[in-house]
Amino acid sequence: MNFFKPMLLALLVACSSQTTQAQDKTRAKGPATEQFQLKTSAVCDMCKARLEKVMAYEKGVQQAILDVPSQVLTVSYRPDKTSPTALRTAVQRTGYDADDQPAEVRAYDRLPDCCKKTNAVHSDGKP
Ligand SMILES: [Cu+2]
Repeated sequence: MNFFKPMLLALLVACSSQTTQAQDKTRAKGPATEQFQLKTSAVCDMCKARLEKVMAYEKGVQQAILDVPSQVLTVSYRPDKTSPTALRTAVQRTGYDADDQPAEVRAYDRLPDCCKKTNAVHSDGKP
């Protein structure tokens, strides 16, 4: 009798781990994810790396991609965990404008010179 107990346990463990995996998949693909775009004042690849990293650590964010030429940040997020307002604030706290809202001054001051929106090098070719 005792011989079967470990086998039964192993079977149970195998079954439950499969169920968990299935749940994870539906959660990742679920309709709960929303996407929104915001215009930032990012100017280069360093800005891109910085913003994408910050957004990745932001609660409720599943994916964040910044397109440097258009300065548009596309964020996939869970609306039950965060909101466009909170995400905009996170961008401002990193030192970048978020749509029509200006960057937080202290964070902006900490940015390297090449990442500042007043940088002449980067304002070249902009409208
Ligand atoms: Cu930069």
